[in-house]
Amino acid sequence: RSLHHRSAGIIGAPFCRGQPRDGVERGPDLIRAAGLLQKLHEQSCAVKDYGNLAFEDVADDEPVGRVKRARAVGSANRRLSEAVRAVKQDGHTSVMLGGDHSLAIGSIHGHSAAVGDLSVVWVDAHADINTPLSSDTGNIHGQPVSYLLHELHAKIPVLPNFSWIKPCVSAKDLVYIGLRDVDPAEHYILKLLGVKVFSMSEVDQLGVARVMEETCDYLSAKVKKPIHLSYDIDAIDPSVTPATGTPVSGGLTYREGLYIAEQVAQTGLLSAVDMVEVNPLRGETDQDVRSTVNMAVDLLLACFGRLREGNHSPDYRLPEP
Ligand code: EXY
Ligand code: MN
Ligand code: MN
Ligand code: MN
Repeated sequence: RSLHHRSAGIIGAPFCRGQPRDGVERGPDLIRAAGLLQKLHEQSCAVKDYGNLAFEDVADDEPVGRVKRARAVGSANRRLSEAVRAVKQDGHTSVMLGGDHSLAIGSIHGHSAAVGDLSVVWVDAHADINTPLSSDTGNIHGQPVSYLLHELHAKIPVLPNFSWIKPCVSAKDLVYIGLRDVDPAEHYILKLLGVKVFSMSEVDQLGVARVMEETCDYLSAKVKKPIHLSYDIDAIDPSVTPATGTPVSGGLTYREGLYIAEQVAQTGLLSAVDMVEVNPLRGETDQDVRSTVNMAVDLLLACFGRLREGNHSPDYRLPEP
């Protein structure tokens, strides 16, 4: 699809209960305030803003074992799943602005409900694949992938407000990029299931260009499935994106981060994207917050075809003298 035939359906998900820090619920409004919609328009992308979802406050959301805020997370994701499904059925590329990364549960579930089998590209410092029982922190933003994988279904206990979730992704259709903070249980799962992982070590070894070449080859080797890009802003180095809840040093540069989004966009298969974990209260200065939010916006523009070499629409003509 050419640049001007894409359309973005934007869903704000101001939700923070998948982790303990306040502020990440402000992500959607901040990313909009930084001009996302106008900038998408300027690059000839049609945009429909579906607004922010309203999430119910759940009383007595006591921990279930170690898992925190399960009822709130389950309920919010159920709503999000319906919203993403509707955006896909309206024919848009879904853009989910988080919020914390527990929202990937609903976003990917709803995407799959609308389009069927999909590939997932998970760009993150973390693998977010703890099971509710393997998690040391109990924070669900460190677990979303575990609920989505067919292969882990038997390892997932039933949690309140989670019974609607049906696993919808196969381990072979998942690629990670940017990992550098992986728990032992997560590392075990990744090896056990043979998940394709490009940690920061592979980014160092191969360079981002080969990482993306191999990612795209891997995902299009058999059937070409729609791609769900789940982009955690903490994949990028904290020198660029400090305003996030769980920063880890040694991350992707601004350029590597953008290149990943550009290459995923160039496959023509990008069908939904999450932009999560922007937390303005975690920045020390206004500049910290601005830099983090601008990265999120620039990544989304790249997802909709913006190239650093420049773009023009196919019907562009030079003005006649
Ligand atoms: N692995 C740790 C946990 O399970 O709590 C840290 C997870 C951080 C998750 C951030 C959102 O990517
Ligand atoms: Mn809060
Ligand atoms: Mn994450
Ligand atoms: Mn992360």
